[in-house]
Amino acid sequence: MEFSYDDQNIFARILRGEIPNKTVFENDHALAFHDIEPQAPVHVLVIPKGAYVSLDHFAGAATPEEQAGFMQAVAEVCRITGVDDGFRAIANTRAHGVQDVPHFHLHIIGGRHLGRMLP
Ligand code: D5M
Repeated sequence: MEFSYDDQNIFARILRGEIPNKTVFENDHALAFHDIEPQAPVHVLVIPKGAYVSLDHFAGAATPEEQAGFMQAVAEVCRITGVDDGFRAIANTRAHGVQDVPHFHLHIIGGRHLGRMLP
């Protein structure tokens, strides 16, 4: 499918420094910051710095370096937040996935037992 990126979305504005964020980790290809509406004691969003709207866009179009940088950020977030007892990683995608912000982001949620969730 065709992916169309809106560069006025709120995470694009965070990446440009127009809106503050509580950064957990940053590298050349990804930024991780605390979610503004935390659903658990740990709730961090990991986003690529490139203009990707969704997980399937990122997985299909990002370079190996971008993908490696993103996964390094995921690992660092897990290490820094200490979610050794487990966590959930969620990528809400488009309308059926109830995605609000059209810049790919992975929720890392943990710090408590989350219960079953399918879907
Ligand atoms: O959820 C988008 C998530 O982004 C939601 O959990 C709130 C969070 N959010 C929205 N604005 C901000 C800012 N400015 N900082 C941090 N977190 C934010 P989804 O439904 O997956 O698109």
